[in-house]
Amino acid sequence: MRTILHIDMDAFFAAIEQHDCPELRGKPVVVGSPPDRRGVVSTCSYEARKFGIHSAMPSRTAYQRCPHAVFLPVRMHRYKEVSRQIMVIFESFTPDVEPVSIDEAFLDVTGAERLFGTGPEIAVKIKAAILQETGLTCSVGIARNKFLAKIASDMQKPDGLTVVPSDPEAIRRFLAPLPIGRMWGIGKVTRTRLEKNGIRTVEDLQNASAGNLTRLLGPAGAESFRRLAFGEDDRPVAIEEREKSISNETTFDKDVSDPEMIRAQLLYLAEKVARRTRAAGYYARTAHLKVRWSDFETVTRQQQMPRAACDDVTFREQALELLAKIPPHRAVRLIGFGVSRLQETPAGEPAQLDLFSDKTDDPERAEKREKLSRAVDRILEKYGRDSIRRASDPDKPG
Ligand code: TTP
Ligand code: MG
Repeated sequence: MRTILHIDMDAFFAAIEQHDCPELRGKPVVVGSPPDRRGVVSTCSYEARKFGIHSAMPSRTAYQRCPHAVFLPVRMHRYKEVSRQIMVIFESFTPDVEPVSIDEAFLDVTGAERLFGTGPEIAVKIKAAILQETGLTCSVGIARNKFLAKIASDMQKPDGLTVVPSDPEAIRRFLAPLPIGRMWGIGKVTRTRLEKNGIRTVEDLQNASAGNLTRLLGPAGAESFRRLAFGEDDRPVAIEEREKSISNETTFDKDVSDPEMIRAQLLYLAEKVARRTRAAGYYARTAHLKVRWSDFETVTRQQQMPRAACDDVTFREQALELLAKIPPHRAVRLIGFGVSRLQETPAGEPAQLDLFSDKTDDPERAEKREKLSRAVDRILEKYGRDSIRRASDPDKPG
């Protein structure tokens, strides 16, 4: 049996604003578009929720409901910074972290219980670590699967901790009173159709006849919603897969016009990427160059390599060939080099056994860590580009 945690930060953007500006604590705070313009509320503090304000509501409406609320603009890179902090905390408990949004993740802590205690004990530790490091609260659901953990984390917000019992009858009773809209995969259309047929709560779904459900949801839908209604869900906590690539980039402290300096930095990056490619046991087929000019315009070029490679010389050649395709006519702010279409063997040949390779103690965990970083990057990317370099960028020149 697995132990899954679903963790969701409370009033995330608004809580960060209240943390960063203590005068706002205890007050209705609305983050989003200003009230005098078109646009919506991103989120609001729990004090503002008492006035009926919620995410996605027009800011004008929010203002009508609570004119004395403090309206603040979105400071996305601050929120991303905190998001990274919490993901790092999760990762210190288990490599099995599935980030779902900027303030939310699933954790499979089954294997971590030996080290850190039971699911609820781990939840308490994570809540304490988040509070200490970020000053924020979160709500946690603990259950035997993702579906139940997600439902549970929402039950006692804010600062909640909800444990779902593990015997089937208790699970059935736990789910029974919920409106069907709370179930995964039930959108507005399906909900309306079910409600018209008298199915309003999960209990109604539990008691519906198989024939009735099949008529309403189709055979596959009937089966999967019936299982969910009884709390059955065996989806794994997974880090989303994506085509692998390896790259490094440098943002210059000051925009650079000197071609020699640009060239030197690019060659350094190409070697670094080659080293990483070898260390990861790959050969790459495609090379990529990225250049961002002083005015933030960004251009990329890519080309296929003559054959799959992972050596410094080939990568340097590729980088210079690509650079020649982008005449640097303006000062350069950022330069990056990367490779993709990775494969484990050089073109067509079987992999050679590398008897001298310096294998780390736990390659699987290392791989999961790398994947997690990429998964977090992707999720944060969805919240809009920002030009701020990561604080930990190791490639900062000088
Ligand atoms: P949520 O976790 O849905 O909301 P929340 O953290 O503000 O509040 P709760 O305590 O109920 O979890 O979303 C996380 C953040 O995502 C939220 O702080 C702001 C942003 N967001 C939007 O920008 N627009 C939206 O419509 C929603 C739902 C969230
Ligand atoms: Mg939240």
